[in-house]
Amino acid sequence: MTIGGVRCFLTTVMLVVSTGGVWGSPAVATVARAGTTAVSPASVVPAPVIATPTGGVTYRITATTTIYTEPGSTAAADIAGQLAAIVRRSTGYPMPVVDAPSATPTDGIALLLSGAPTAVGGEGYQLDVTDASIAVRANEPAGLFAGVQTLRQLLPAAVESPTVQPGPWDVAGGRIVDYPRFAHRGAMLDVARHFLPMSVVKRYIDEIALYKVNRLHLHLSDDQGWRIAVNSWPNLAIYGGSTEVGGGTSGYYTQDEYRQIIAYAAARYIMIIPEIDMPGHTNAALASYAELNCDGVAPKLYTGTKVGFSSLCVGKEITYTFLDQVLGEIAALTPGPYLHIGGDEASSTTAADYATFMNRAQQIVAAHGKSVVGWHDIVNAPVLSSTVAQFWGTTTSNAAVATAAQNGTKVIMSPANHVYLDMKYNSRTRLGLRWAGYIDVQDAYGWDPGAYLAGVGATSVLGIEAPLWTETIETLADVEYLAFPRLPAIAELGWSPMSTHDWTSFNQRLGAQGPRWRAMGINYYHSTQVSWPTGS
Ligand code: NGO
Repeated sequence: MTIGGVRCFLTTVMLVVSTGGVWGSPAVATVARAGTTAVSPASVVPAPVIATPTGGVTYRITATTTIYTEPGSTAAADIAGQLAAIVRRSTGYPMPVVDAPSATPTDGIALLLSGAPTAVGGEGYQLDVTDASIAVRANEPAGLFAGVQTLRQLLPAAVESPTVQPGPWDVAGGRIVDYPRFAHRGAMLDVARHFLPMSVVKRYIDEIALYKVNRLHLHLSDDQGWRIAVNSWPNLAIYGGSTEVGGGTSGYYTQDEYRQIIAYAAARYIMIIPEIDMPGHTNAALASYAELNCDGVAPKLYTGTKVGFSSLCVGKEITYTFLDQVLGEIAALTPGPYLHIGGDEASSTTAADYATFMNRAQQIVAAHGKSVVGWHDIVNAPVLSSTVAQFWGTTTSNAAVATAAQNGTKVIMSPANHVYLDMKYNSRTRLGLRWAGYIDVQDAYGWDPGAYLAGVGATSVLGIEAPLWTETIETLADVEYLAFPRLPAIAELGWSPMSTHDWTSFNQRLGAQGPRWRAMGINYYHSTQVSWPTGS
C-alpha cells in the first residue's frame, strides 16, 4: 500500500530490521531507560500506519523554539497551547505560540492545516521531523491533535514531568503518516456504581487522549445512583444520586458540570456519549419517583451489586413522558449525535414489553435529533437503521447480533473477556470482578475487532470501546490501575492497521510507555507480561 508516495508500514518494518536496531526494540529499551534522549518513532502507541526514519537526524527543542500554528485557526492555536503547556512545565522554556509566517516554516514546531495527504482523512496527520524543524500537517484540527499526541510520545518521557527537568529535548528525524482504522475508539466510565467527581473524569480524558481515544461514554444512571441533574425530574439526582455501592456519600454532575466535561473533552477531540440505562438498571429512578413504578410504590435506594431486578413500567404512559423529558434535556446538553439508552440485562421485563419499550424509546431519541446506542441486547427488539449495538458478550458468535449486522446495524466491539477494564488481571488483583475471566495485557491486545464476531465483518464494526465498571472502583488511583496498561492496548486495536499487529513489538512499545506514566504520576499495573525498561 502506498499513500502520498510514502512506503507502507511493512516496508518500514523491513527498514527497521535492516538499519540494525536504530528503530528496533533494543534501542527503545535503552532510550526509555535514559528518559531524556530521543525516542524512536517505533515506540509510539498506537502504532502509526507508516513510520519512516531519517537516520542520523535529530531535532532539538531549545529555549528559543517557537510553536507556529495555522494562521487564523483558533483550533490550531488551542492545540498548540496544550502542547506548549506540557513542554513549558518540564523544559522551563517559554515556547511562544504564534501564527506561522508561511506554509512551510523553516524552524520551530509547526501545526498546519495544509499539505497533509488527502488519504489521512479528518483524524489523520503527517509529521515530519528534520534537524531544523518539526511540522504536523492535517486536514482537520482533530488530525493536528492526533499528531501532537504522537509528538509527545516522540519526546523523551521526562517531557510529561510536572517539574523542570534537565533535558536535552531531542526528537528523532523521520516522517510519520498516520490515520485511524475505526471511527469509534472509545472508553467508558461507570460513574453510577461509584460516583467519580469531575476532576477524575477530566484526568481520565487527558490520559485516554494521549492514546488517540476519541469517545468517552459516561454510564450516568444505574440501580445504585443517578448522576446527572435533570431539571424536569429533580429528585433523580438529589435523591437518586445520594448513594452508591456500599452506601458511601455520593453525588451527581450539575448540568453546568456536565457542560464543562463536554467542553474539556471536545478540546481533546473526544465526544461524550451519555448513557441513561433502561428499562432495567433503573432502581435509582424508581426510588426517586413512586409514579414510575407499576404498583405506584417507590422501592428503597439500593447499594448492593446485583443486576436484573428493576424495570421501568412499560405499560404506563408516564414512563414515556419521563423518557421524553429526561432524554430531551440530555440531548439538548449533548452536542454529539448519540444517546446511549443501555437496554442490558432487562431480566425483569418480558420480551414483549422490552420490544414495546425499546420501540418507543428509539422514537423518542430520534425525535430529539439523536441516534441510539444500546448494549447488544437491544437487537432482540426491532431496531432503527441508525441504532448502534454495543457487543459486550464473551463468545465469538451471537446469532442475533450477526443478523442485525447483516441488516445494516453497526456494532461497537466491547467483548467483556478482552476489553472490560473492570476484570481482574489475575487472581491476585485486589480490585475488579472476574465474571468474564482474568484479562492480562495479552488478552486485551490479542484479537481483531474486525474479524472477531461471526458474521460481523470489519465494515459492520464502527469501532471498539473499553468499559470500566465501578462496582469495586472508588478513586482515580483505582481507575488508573485497571486502565493502564490495558487501555493503550485496546486503543491500538482501534487505531492501528492489523498489519502492525504483533505482540513482540507491541510489548516493547508498551513497555516504553512506563517511564511516561511514571512522569505523569499514573498508578499503572506492572504486568509481568510487559518488557518494562529498568526503573519504570
Ligand atoms: C455487565 C453489566 C453491568 C456490570 C458489568 C460488570 C453490562 C453491559 N451490564 O455489562 O451492569 O456492571 O457487567 O462487569
